Amino acid sequence: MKEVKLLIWDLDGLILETETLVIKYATAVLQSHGYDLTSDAIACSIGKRPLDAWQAVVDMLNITSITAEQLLAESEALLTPHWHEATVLPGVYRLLTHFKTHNIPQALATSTPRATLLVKLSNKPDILHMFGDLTVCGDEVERGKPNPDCYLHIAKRAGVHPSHCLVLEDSPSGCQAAIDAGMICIIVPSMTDKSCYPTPTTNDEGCVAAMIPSLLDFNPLHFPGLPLFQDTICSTIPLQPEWRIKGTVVKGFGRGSKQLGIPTANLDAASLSRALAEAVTGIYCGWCNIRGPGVEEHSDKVFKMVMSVGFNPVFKQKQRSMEPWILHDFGGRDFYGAEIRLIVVGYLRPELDFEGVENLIKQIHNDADVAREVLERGEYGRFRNDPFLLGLGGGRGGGVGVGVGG
Ligand code: ADP
Ligand code: RBF
Ligand code: MG
Repeated sequence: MKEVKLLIWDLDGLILETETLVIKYATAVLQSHGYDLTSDAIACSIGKRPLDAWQAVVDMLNITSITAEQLLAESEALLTPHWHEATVLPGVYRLLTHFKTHNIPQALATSTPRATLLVKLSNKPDILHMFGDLTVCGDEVERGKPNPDCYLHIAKRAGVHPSHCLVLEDSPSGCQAAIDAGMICIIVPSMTDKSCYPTPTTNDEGCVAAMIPSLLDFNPLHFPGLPLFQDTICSTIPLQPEWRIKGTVVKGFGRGSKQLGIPTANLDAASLSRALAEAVTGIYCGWCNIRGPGVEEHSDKVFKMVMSVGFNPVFKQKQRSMEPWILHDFGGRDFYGAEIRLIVVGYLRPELDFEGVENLIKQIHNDADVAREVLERGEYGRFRNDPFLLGLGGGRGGGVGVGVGG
């Protein structure tokens, strides 16, 4: 594979979590005209320039009563006051600062028009700063994604041949643009349905397109010219900042103990939705305290835990769950209703689908071994004594404070 000389970032859905905002307001606009925003319509529009995206929706839904231009005007009016609310996705700052520190040139190639870009990043000037003058917007090229224009434009400006460019993209149309530009494309899907993306492939020269679950899973090791991360602790990634979560233990799907021999204390829906707003699905480790009915004698103790966040693909759950396995033997007791406090400090791996539960069980035990070991190390260990865990303050407002991981 060729040496990577330029990293090119997409913006929406890759750096910024704008998808939730866009879907919310696009849904409202369409509903006011009697239409529903379908997942097909989302898949064919994300990543494109705003007007192209609305035109794709109009075509997909056979909308005749209103034009794409009008829909765009209505949605922009709703979105503009909210753009700054978009959060930075997990792993973004870690990657940006890592490559900045090692003087790897980084560029931004977005479908967003220049004026909107400035609004979106108005309260996050540190991001724009990373790219210097290597930014190109949707209104500065002839054709938008899925055409390769913006990627070719920025490579030319940087004086780097496309084959030495590595693109980070989340949308089907953006991935197509990068591949057609002759670049290596790392797909970090923002769509749950992966069938709408170009198929990951390799050619004689190496990888053309590869898919990773989140930016936390990007490993420079696979790309000549990119420096390795130095922040990992035994291949786990410290979350910066750590997540502090307080919740209640509720009934889950009743599978953990019975089917796997691994009980997991599922968190209640309200804590879960607050904590999951920014969390990447995956397997994490950290520290835990529980108090309440059934576990009164443990209220002043801190346990190690290893936690699954996500859809448990082996069981094809429709909803996300957050389930720590507390690494302590409670003698088969249940403690539903107990209060649980977590400080989540490290990311271990993405959640995976396994052939058969035996392999899942083996992997979870391996995760537990990793957690037991790494929690003694580096930065992780000091959180064991954090006052938040014992309810002595030190948390953020006694509720949930979830930072953006990595
Ligand atoms: P559910 O699907 O309802 O979560 P599980 O089979 O996963 O059921 O069992 C989880 C319950 O077992 C927890 O809610 C808790 O009350 C209890 N439990 C006992 N030991 C542990 C442990 N070490 N870690 C987590 N939960 C445990
Ligand atoms: N479920 C999966 O489908 N894939 C996984 O990779 C996975 N990893 C897990 C790792 C840990 C440490 C724990 C505690 C659970 C994991 N699970 C995974 C979740 C498991 O399916 C779930 O706890 C049970 O189904 C009970 O709800
Ligand atoms: Mg459980």
